[in-house]
Amino acid sequence: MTMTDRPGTGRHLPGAGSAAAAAVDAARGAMLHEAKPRGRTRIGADVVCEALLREGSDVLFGYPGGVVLPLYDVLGDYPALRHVLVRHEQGAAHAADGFARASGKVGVCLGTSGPGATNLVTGLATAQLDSIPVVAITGNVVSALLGKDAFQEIDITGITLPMTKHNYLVRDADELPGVLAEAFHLARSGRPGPVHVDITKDALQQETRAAHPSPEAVAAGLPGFRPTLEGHPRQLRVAAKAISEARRPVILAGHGVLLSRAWDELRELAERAQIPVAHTLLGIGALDETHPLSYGFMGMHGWKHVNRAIQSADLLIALGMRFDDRVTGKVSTYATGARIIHVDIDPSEIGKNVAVDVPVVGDVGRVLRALVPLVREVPPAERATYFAELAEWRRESEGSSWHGSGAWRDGLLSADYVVSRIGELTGHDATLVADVGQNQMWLARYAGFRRPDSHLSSGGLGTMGYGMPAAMGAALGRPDKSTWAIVGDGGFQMTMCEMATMMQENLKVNIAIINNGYLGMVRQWQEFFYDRNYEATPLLSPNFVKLADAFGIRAVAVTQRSEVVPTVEMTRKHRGPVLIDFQVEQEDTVYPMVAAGSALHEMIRRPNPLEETAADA
Ligand SMILES: Cc1ncc(C[n+]2csc(CCOP(=O)(O)OP(=O)(O)O)c2C)c(N)n1
Repeated sequence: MTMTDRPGTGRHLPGAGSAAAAAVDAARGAMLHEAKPRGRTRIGADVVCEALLREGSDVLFGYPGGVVLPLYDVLGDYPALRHVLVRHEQGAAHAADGFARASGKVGVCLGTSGPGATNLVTGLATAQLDSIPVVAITGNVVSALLGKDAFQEIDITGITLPMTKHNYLVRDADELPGVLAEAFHLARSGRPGPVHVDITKDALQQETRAAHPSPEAVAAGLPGFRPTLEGHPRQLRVAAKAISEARRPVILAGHGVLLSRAWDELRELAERAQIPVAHTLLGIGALDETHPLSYGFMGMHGWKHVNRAIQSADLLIALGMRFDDRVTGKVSTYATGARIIHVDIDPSEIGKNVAVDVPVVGDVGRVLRALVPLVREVPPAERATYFAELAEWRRESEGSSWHGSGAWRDGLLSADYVVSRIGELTGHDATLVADVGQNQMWLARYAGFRRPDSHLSSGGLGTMGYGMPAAMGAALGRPDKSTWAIVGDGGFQMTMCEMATMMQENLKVNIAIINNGYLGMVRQWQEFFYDRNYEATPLLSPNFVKLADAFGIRAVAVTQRSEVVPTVEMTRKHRGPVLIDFQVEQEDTVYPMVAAGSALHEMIRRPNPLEETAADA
């Protein structure tokens, strides 16, 4: 069966669940399970497909073009490989990233030369800053034309060099098995990250008999890449002593805990030594937020009580986090009374931003497995005074609810209300994918996360437009969980074209637009720091319901608080994707906030009208 034979493709998108959609599914099923009936020799393009399957990355997010056609031409011979045709290559890179974060596997994206490759770049930079294992494959012009400014030729390896863990330009198909095996190995080993493999068209077309190397041969072939995995025994003893002696310790759980799949070890350390756990944005989910020792989200938009605990700690145990500026505020005022134990697999992170007393280089999971038995078991009673104080701070900062801000209790439709209801109604078990801005911070603060890999967010690069495509990847990476993209009206419009992908690929991604009519987070900065000069932040948007309808996506606008619960319930039950346009309070602000460059304890808090009245009187 050829592409042109396929019913329902190349025209209008059918509604999910419709007869036409079923026909598309049937056609795709046929594509997946029928190998092309033609005998031919093995070429470089085959090696790419074989490598993906060997590495367990059976989903490929891509977009075709002239130089990668040899690869597309053989794809049908590999029915176990699923190709997802995105609508923009940026979407392919973010989808591969979302797939990786949700599944724990390596995500793969593919683009053609020139603009196809440059469109991948933002997604690779996003993966690089958040240490996500992605392999990006691009085609390039035939090797004889390299350097001649041929049509759609660009020095893409020059471009991706600073935003990938490693990259390659391959001109000989015989090198492909070794390069691809290395690429996957590098992407997932040590500190994970994106690896880019650029392949000339002639290499994709070239016949080859080169064999795939064994994992041992790959590792042996990279003598310069030997990440330290086990913590140094002496450092572990020093760390254990410091933990055993601490009176006000706080664990800082970062993304490394999730990347190392060390959530059980984290919980064991916390429980054994009775230590509260604060998490970074990307550390969300490392410990169930309902666990008695989970203390909450730290940093610029973290909880006041968490930042307060950090500032008054006598020991910080930093696990797989990198003390970036959003977490520390003004470094000279950061946790001045605390000693710092820093565990990280990347030695270059240790001592980079803050002075560290006990450095431990290693994989968080392995380090903790060796460290926990050395740590003194602390009876909860020993921490009674400390915990009472923490509990009091928490009560004061959170209000009466575990996850609620209290800002919505006056009956308005506010974003924190929306995300907290989505969290609850999905049983805190869905994969919730943020975009960037206020929506991202509201999601981090109020949804309530209970399982690892259920919260996806572009932390380091803060890439608007991440949410929609990353959610597609997450839906394929964890098909057993429901998936929501929680996006602002601005970020949604950057990658909303992927609604077409969702329909063509029959992906059930629910889209919650937190529509405040502004580029909200930038408006917030203008409100605080630029005298409310709202230049270029009011946002005129299309009618999102009509727009979704054009894609065949069921859509509803929600303007009242009372409509939130029934609409989320309907969305959960509907077979296909649903878009909800939550028309929330326009000038709501994410409180509290640490202004950039301020001390962590100097948080801007929500003005209290009662206090203002008292002061006026
Ligand atoms: C690609 C990109 N461009 C610009 C920015 C700067 N930026 C950060 S947040 C933000 C506003 C986001 O607005 P919206 O998507 O409506 O979300 P909201 O903050 O209102 O929730 C902007 C422009 C960015 N992070 N990424």
